Amino acid sequence: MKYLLLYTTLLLVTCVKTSPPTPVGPIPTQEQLNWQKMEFYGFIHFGLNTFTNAEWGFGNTDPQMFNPTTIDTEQWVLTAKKAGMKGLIITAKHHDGFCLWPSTYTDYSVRNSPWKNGSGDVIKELSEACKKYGLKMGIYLSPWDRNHSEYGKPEYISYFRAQLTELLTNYGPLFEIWFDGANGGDGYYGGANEIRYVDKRNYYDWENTHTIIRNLQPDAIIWSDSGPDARWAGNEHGYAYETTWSPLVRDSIYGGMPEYAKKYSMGQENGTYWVPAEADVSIRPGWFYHVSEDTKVKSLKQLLDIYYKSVGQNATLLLNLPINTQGRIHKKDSIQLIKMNRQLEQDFKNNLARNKKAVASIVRGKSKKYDASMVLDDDYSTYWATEEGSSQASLIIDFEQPKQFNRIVIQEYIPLGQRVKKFSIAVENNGTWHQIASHSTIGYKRILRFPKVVAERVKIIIHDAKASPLISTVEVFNAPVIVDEPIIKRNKEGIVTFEIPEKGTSIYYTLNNNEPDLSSHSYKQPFLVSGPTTVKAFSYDPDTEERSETTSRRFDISKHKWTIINASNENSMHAIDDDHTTEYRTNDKEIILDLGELLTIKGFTYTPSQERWPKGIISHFTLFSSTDNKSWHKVKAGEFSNIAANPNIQKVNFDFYIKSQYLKLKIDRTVNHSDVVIVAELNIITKQ
Ligand code: FUL
Repeated sequence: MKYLLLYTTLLLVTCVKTSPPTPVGPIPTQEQLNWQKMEFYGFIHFGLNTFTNAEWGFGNTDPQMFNPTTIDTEQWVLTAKKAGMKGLIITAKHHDGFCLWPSTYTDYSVRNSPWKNGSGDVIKELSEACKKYGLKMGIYLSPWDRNHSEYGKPEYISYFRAQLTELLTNYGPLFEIWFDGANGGDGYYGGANEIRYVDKRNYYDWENTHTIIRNLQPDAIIWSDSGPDARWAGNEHGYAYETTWSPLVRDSIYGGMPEYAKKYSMGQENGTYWVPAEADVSIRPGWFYHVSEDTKVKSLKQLLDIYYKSVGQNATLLLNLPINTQGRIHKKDSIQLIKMNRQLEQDFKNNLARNKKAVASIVRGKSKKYDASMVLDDDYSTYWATEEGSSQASLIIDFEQPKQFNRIVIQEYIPLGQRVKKFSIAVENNGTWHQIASHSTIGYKRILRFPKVVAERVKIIIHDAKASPLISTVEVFNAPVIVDEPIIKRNKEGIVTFEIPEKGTSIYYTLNNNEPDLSSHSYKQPFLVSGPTTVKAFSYDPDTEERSETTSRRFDISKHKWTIINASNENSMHAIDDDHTTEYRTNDKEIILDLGELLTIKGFTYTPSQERWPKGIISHFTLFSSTDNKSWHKVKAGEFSNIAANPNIQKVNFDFYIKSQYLKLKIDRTVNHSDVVIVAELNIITKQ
């Protein structure tokens, strides 16, 4: 009898065992899940461009130019590891067609370079270093090939696939294959020197290329604007968006489509395939190495912002490290990476929610398995679930005593789909609750940053979700506050001001190129900088004795005498006010600048619109000079390569000095052939 009772009870317990929640919408494959958990990995840009100081090669550079003196792929891998990266993706072939491995299908490779007398293989060296130190490797193979004579014809697709097969076969396991959306345009094309546009949707016959990858590297993630496995976040600043869905309407998209960034890159709530976002950015303005950017390595603050806006907004982070002409990552870049990693370790050092009590408003089947405490157990595979159909719920974590904090990490259990559409955070102190944050999506990981609060309890409130929310993790941290560097500004009259990041901080600066310290000028009031000068400055908090990193800005001659003489409206001043946040929009295809005096000039810069979805970007130009605004001489014609995806300041150096008072910028082509032209800033580089 006793046993019968026990048996019946056991049976009952088993019967009422709560069933797992049903998946919602598209869900990740195991490979996508493993990839997402990598969170942070690196990009390596290296090739002929490194030696020609270019971002995009035309395809006609002699392979003899490729000659790294002390290439050290172990240094790349060890640097990446110290930065906390889990993998490295290398530009095996960039748009210029030059191959970093001795492909049997072309002469345009390391085989015909002086490096190791043509017997070297960069991809092999990297794969060996990755294997030795336990880092994953991925491949960037540019679909666009400005060298290949058959680019644009069906024959090129066979060539492309043969190269891909070599890479997939000879270098061990690859975690990601990267297909850039930039393709088609002018190029060398085996000597044809012409423009070749391709039908990006159909030309590459991607489906059959993907099959090759699935067969040879079934674990690899295939990346492009349209996936199929992971997608571009839509900008080269390294951030995902406030609302970032991993589901994507993949079938409506093809790689390189012009409207992708604005229209699709955030993913869609009702997306039909799981295609999570990857945010890419370079540690410097350009992707390839340029000596002139040694002073432009991103600051700690910028790198942290990037991390929080990518990994912290449901994307992975792909951070680029350019390799220099020696074949190494520059010391300045390594230092910044180590600082970034150390700071992130500090930020997430002590989870204040660990071992605390969590209580939820609803628990699925009142089951222990789906209880609120599952968000605190350091195990991603366990999660708090609400009842099926309940898209609103809340969960309270009780610290039992006041705690100070400024970061909250929340993770959804994505193997059953991304669900949360809207959530907020409230904190309680002395019995009163108040809201401190309100956001939309969570996804795999959402990290909230907010000013420090002191509270005894914190509440996560889900206001809306596609289906019952499944929350895997909630962590709470008190990250050390770092002092932000000042922002250096100059107006058209040449007056320099510093924007002070926080009240109570002081600013110290130099104008003689020396590193500033506490004995340098202390900033009291705006001052004049009329000639070429580098301003270097840092902020200092006298209370904590903490200081920011040093920031610097290079100014050339001040623009107080400058005018645009063929201005089409009064906003023309915005092109020459030393402020790239203001813009001059025009339909003119020429901009004529009067510098007000005769100057010796060795180059110029153009800053395109810095808006989130910039328009009117100049891609091809011709520059003319004149001393009298009557007779003009052509100085240089060229292309601002990669400006569509990376709308940074563009620097053009002349091959000789010119003496000129007037400059005429002729706009030969704009991105997407837009009629409007936008100039955020024009500048000159004078002889010093
Ligand atoms: C872009 C390319 O055109 C750039 O040169 C760079 O490789 C970047 C990662 O992708 O679209």
